[in-house]
Amino acid sequence: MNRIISGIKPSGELNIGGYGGALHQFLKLQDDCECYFFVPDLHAVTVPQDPRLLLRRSKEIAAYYVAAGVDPKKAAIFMQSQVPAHAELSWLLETQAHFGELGRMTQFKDKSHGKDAVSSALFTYPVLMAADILLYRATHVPVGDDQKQHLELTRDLAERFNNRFAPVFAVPEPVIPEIGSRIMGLDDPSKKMSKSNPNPNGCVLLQDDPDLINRKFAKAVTDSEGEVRYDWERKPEISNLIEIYAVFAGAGVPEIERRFAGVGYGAFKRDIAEAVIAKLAPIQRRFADIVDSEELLAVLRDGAERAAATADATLRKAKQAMGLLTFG
Ligand code: AQP
Repeated sequence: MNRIISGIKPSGELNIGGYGGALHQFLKLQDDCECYFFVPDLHAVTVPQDPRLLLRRSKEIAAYYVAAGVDPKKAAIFMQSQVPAHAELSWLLETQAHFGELGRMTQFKDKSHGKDAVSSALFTYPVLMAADILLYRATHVPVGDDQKQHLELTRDLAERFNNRFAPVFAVPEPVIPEIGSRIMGLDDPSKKMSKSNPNPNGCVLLQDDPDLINRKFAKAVTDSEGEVRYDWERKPEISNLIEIYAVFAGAGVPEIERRFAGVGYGAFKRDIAEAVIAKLAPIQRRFADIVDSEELLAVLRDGAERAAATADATLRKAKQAMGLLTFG
């Protein structure tokens, strides 16, 4: 059985980009794979966070997992900081990571650009991500388009470690969904819809009400051709809208192109908003029930125990392979 690990950073309010690139994929995977879905709170603190807000957002992300339909009986849902093996393996892997390869990571370049005080944790972040994955001996990792480079580093580190010490780690494959792996800003299709840098008009949040969702899609930028056609090169605005509709209405691209042939952009946008609203309504209701509940804490406690059982076993093997003392 394939093993999957993935998570959504609690660095802001969840938007439909994270839904398409991550949550939507989780739901498809949980029935056929052994899944670990975590909240990477240790990743969030690589840039400054308000402690109270961080805790709130971490619980919100976990609540969205459950509200969207991740079944805690099937998948382990947990906070990264509750499983100490993540930080420990990250240190061990840092001994194998090269300064130069970390410096080439485009996300580090983007996030550190123009800033004076950049934490060293932001620089080593991809190594922690490698530890997250390798601890579970994950065979597959669902990631958005933007995380491909980090996954490549994970694969390199796993191979380097296995060759140098012992075959402890599985070398994971990326699962990059055809649809939903890049959902861009509604105001600018060259910029990813992002949590920590949201433009209020360009970003639809999972908690937005129907009226706001309608207004945001009504304002979404388009081109002047009036043709609903999927072509990221020539029609990025419309391709982005098609991608969102495909995720939320569960339709394929050719079908969408057929359905909206000869229909104006106005009607297309109204239908997208409707599909998003319909999908989010039950999620928002369940989210409100669970976010402050004991039930959520119980899910996280149980998930952390299950995750630690797997993670600790791998960590022990890695330590033994490196010549570090372990008992048992
Ligand atoms: N706009 C997006 N389109 C498609 N996939 C996306 N993902 C995030 N945004 C989009 C994918 O969701 C997974 C979890 O991402 P993350 O939240 O842990 O990290 P991120 O990619 O850095 O997301 P943000 O929103 O841009 O956060 P900040 O602003 O804090 O860096 C990943 O697989 C990601 O690809």
